[in-house]
Amino acid sequence: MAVLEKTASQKAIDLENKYGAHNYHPLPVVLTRGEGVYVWDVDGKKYYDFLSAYSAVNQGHCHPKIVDAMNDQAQRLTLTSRAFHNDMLGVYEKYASEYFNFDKLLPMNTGAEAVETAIKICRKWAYEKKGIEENEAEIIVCENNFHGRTTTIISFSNDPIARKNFGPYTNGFIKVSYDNLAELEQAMASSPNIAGFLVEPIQGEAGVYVPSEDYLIKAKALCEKYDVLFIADEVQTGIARTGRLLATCGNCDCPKKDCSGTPDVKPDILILGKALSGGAYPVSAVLANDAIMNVIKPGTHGSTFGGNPVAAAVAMAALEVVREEALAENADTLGALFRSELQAYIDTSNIATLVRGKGLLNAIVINDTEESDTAWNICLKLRDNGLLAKPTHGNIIRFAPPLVMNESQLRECIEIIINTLKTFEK
Ligand code: IF1
Repeated sequence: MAVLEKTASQKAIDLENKYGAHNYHPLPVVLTRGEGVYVWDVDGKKYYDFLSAYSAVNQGHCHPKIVDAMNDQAQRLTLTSRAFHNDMLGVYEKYASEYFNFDKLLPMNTGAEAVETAIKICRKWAYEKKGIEENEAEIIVCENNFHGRTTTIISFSNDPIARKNFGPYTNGFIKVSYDNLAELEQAMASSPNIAGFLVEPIQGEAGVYVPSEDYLIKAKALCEKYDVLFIADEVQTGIARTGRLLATCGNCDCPKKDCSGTPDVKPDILILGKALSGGAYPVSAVLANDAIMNVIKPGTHGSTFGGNPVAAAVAMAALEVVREEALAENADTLGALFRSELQAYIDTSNIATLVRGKGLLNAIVINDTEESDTAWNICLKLRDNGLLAKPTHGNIIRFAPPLVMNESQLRECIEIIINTLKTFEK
C-alpha cells in the first residue's frame, strides 16, 4: 500500500514534536505568513487571526511601518549592550515616557522580565523610601493572576500546572480576590510591610474578567491611603487593546476625547510588553516617575538586550501606528459591535452562555464544563471555517483580533463565529 506523503503541515508539526520541548499544545495549524488581520498556513489557506499572538500583534501582522523601522535599524546597529551609549535609546526613552506621561522608562525584552523589574523596583522603593524593614516587603496580587512564567512570578500563581514542581517558591506575596475592594483594604491594613499592589486591569488568561467599573480607581485610592505602589500589568491590556491607550487610562493623551471610559487611574508603575513592538520583536518596558524609578542605580538591574537600538526603533514605530491609525478608537467601536452581535446570538443559544470584554479583548463562555473539550472542538471548527482562536481555559474562548480590523471584516468574522457555534447547538 502506498505510504501517504506527509502534508507540509504534518512535517512541520513532527519536527516540533521531535526536536522541541513540549511546553505548548498548539492548535493543529502551521502558519507561514501574516499580513494585517490575516495569516496563511503552509498549504495556502487564509485565516482571520483572532488571537493576535495574545495581543502582541495589535497593529496587524508585519505592519510595513514597523517592519521598515526594524529593517533600517538592523542594517545600521543592532546591539551595543548598555556598556556604551547609542543614538537610539535616549530618543526612545524620551518618546515613550512622554507618550505614557511618566518621567522615566526602564527597557526590558519580555513581559515577564518587565514584571520582575517592577517587583524589584517596588521592593527597593519599599526599603529605601517607605522604610519597610529589609526582606520584609509584601506585594499584594490577585487570585487567578497571570503575569508570566519566571520562578518568582509562578510563586504567586494559583494555576497548579504553572506552579507544580517548580519550588521552592519566592516569598513576599499576599493573594486577594480580584475585583474585591474589601479584601484589598483588609490586606493593606493587615501589615506595615505592604509595598505594592500588582494587578491586571482585565484578567486576560483567567478568562477576560473585566472588573467593576470603580475597581481600579478605588484600588488606586486605597494604595494612596496606605502608601502602597499601584503596579499595573498592561502587557496584554495596554497599547489600545481595550479601546483606550491603557486599560487603566491615566494617560492625558488618551485618544478618546470624551474620556467616557474607565476613570483616570494613573499607575505608580506601568508594565508594558507585547504590542509595544507590534509583535515584530521582543520589547517590554517599565515606566514610573523619578520618586520611584530613581531607586534604580547603576549595577542594580539590567539586561543585555534591554533597550537595544532595534527594539527602540521598532517600539517608536509601533506606538506611532497606534496614534496614526486611531487603533484605540477603532478597538472601542468594533469591540462594542462584536459584543452586541454575539450577545444577540447568545440570547438564543444554548452553546454559549455569555460574552464579555472591553475593546477588542473579548471572550465567550461555552455552556460546558472546564474539563470538556467543547471549546477546543469549536476552535478546530473555527479553524476549518477560516478563523483562528484558542480557549483560555477549558470552556472559555478568547477573541482578540488585530486592532487594524475594519467593520466589514469584523462582520464577516462574527458570521463565521456564530455559524460555527450553531453547529454545536445541543
Ligand atoms: C504563555 C497566557 C495571555 C501577560 C500578562 C505578563 C505576561 C503575559 C498580563 C508575560 C503573557 C502570554 C504568555 C503566553 C500566553 C499569553 C497569555 F495565556 F499565558 F496568559 F496572553 F493571556 N503579563 N501572556 O498576559 O509576558 O513574558 O510572555 O512576554 O506563556 O503561554 P511574556
